[in-house]
Amino acid sequence: MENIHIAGTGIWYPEDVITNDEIVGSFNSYVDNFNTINKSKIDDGEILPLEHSSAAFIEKASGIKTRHVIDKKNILDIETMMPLVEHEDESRLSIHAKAGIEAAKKAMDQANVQPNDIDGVILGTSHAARNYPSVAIEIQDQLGIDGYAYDMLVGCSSTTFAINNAFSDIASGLAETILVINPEISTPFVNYAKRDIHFIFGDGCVATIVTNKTHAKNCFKILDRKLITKFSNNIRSDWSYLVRAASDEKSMEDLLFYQNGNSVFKEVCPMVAEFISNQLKENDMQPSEISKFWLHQANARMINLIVSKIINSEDFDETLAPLPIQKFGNLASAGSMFAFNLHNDLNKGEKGIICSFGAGYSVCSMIVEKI
Ligand code: CO8
Repeated sequence: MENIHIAGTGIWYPEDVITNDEIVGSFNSYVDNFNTINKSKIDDGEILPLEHSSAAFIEKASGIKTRHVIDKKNILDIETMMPLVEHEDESRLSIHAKAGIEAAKKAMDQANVQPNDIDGVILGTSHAARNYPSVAIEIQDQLGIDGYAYDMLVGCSSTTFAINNAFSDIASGLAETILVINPEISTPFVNYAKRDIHFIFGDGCVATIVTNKTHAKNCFKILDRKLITKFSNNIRSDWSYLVRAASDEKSMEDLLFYQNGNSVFKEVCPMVAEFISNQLKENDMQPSEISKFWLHQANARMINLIVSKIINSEDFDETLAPLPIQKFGNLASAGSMFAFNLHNDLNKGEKGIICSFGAGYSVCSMIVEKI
């Protein structure tokens, strides 16, 4: 088996920050407004009043303290309750390409590679910015990279599934170095009027250089990859090109991201813990040999529960399982590699696990070793 490495990563995130108190203040104003406007219907029992959100609930249930977003003002404004963006248009770079290029340049610097060292660009994300042309090809063009580029969608596992594709292309001899890019501009798709969802997501992008060369300072060899998908409707969005032709009525809100968060929590935690434990057994490794768990940043309690099941102890902290979710919120597929980018100060020979999990369900776990 060829030696294939993660040789560099780079992240981008917007400057605007929303605290829990700010997101709750906006949501509660919306609720008060709604309940006042609909007072007679509520009094007549036709509809239920909306309930307030709470910063204490958000931090306890998810671990999230702040999130970085592309447009704080309009997200918090109860007249808009979403970021405002421009239509995708051939006259300018797409929002995903801008984020991707920023992150890619940092990853290329860290990996010490030039555009002409790169053979392909794979872009994985939870939401396509447009149907075509691929954003990956737009970025390839902007960065002056030859070879091939394409986009792929696997919900919150898009980053690790894309790194897996890069690995396979390199192992098969198709390429030597691949740039993987994962923009997650999630806030345009968040229903900020829904109490169980309004606090979860932030915007960000991560890029990763996967290569069979080792001229970077901070290289991690990919020792093993394991992937699984299992169909579930618990995280779903029906937004698609079919919407225009659909003969039945659905509101825009009905087509946005929605989830049964509690079921996701209950089903995915044991699934991921067992998956990683089996991967370690298959590789004749003990959980104690893992110095870092860079897990998908959906929920701090989920991360802690999964790691405690794997290592059979609750006696660990963020040095073992980093929690950038506290600052960035859920970054969809970019979360696990954000954690890797920010906390990868391992010594030579130390091992870690990068694992994504999310919509699909989809899980991809990789064991890596600092070389
Ligand atoms: N404030 C106060 N109380 C609240 C709030 C709130 N904001 N929200 C809910 N509550 C109440 C509920 O009403 C409930 O009350 P009761 O007990 O009286 O019924 C109580 O709090 C507990 O509610 P839950 O059981 O729902 O709360 P949980 O403890 O389960 O926490 C979470 C909710 C945080 C959502 C948690 O379930 C979670 O994190 N689940 C995992 C979610 C997950 O991993 N999702 C993956 C999504 S990402 C992905 O796959 C990629 C694609 C998505 C990109 C999308 C971009 C838009």
